[in-house]
Amino acid sequence: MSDLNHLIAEAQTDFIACDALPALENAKAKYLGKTGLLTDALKGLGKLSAEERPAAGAAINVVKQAIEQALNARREAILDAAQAQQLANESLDITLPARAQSRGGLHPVTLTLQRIEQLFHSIGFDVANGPEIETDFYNFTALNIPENHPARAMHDTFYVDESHVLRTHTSPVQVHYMQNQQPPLKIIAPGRVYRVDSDATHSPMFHQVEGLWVDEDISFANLKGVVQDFLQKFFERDDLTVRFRPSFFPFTEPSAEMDMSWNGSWLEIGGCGMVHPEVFKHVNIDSEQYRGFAFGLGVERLAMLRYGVNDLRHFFNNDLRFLQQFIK
Ligand code: 2NL
Repeated sequence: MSDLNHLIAEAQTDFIACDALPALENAKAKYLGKTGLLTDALKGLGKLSAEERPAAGAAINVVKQAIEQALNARREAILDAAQAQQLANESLDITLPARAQSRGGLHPVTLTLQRIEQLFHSIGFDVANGPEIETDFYNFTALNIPENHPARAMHDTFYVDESHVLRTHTSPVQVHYMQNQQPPLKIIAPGRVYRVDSDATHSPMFHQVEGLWVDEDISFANLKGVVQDFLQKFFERDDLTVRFRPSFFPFTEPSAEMDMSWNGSWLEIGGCGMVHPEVFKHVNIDSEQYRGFAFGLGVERLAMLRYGVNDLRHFFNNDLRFLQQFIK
């Protein structure tokens, strides 16, 4: 029996040496398995006399229980250690600062459009909008752009199908408006326009704002006043002046190109003119009773000058280092 008692200490030593469950199961087999030391001892009981057997059996059982207890204790310790390790691995440091929430902002072209709309609204212009896909009639014919005009050619216009185009200017918005409203009319039409053109200074999509004022006694002088007043407010420069150079557009007569004074020189800023009688005819406005002025300005151009942006392509690259400069 003393042979068996020393097995308790031996088993404990073996078990303590195990730090994972598979190793512990191996160590268990050495004592409690089918061919384990204690199992052998139990088998040996058969060789004892009937008198010796009960005491020997009881003694083996005491040892067996002690070893099982040691085994269970070690198993618990291994599982506890594994759990403690897992908890340590998964622990969160809730004192770390939260991920920064960055604030979004509006695109500089959107900011410019908003500024343009607000300024024109303050001098009595309504803001009109319309579709970016237009029929040939609204984009060209109603504007007195003849069938064979170069602006209709494939290299300038994106055709959607035979009779539909991506609008090349926002004039069709004004054509719809003149068809549906009676003069006096005083509107701007801001929005996206499309032309087959892409290089350092041209984007296939850009923004335009056109203005239209139709009434019984509208003159070129009114046009000059409105444009100059707008540009002075837009650029916050009271000394800014506008100059007109004779030009040609099919939809205005007379027509002019507009320059504004800018740091001692003249910068071309858009085109304008008095609405052509042919345009009024297409929308059933009596050109004997009414006249109107119209103008067109490039929005990206205004934005570049206002913000000091030197390359048009910055507006379309969506580089956050550029865009974040406009977050207020
Ligand atoms: C430019 C030139 C211009 C117009 C646009 C217009 C619209 C109607 C009737 C007559 Cl419905 N004219 N718009 C007139 C003259 C010039 O734009 O250089 N834009 C950036």
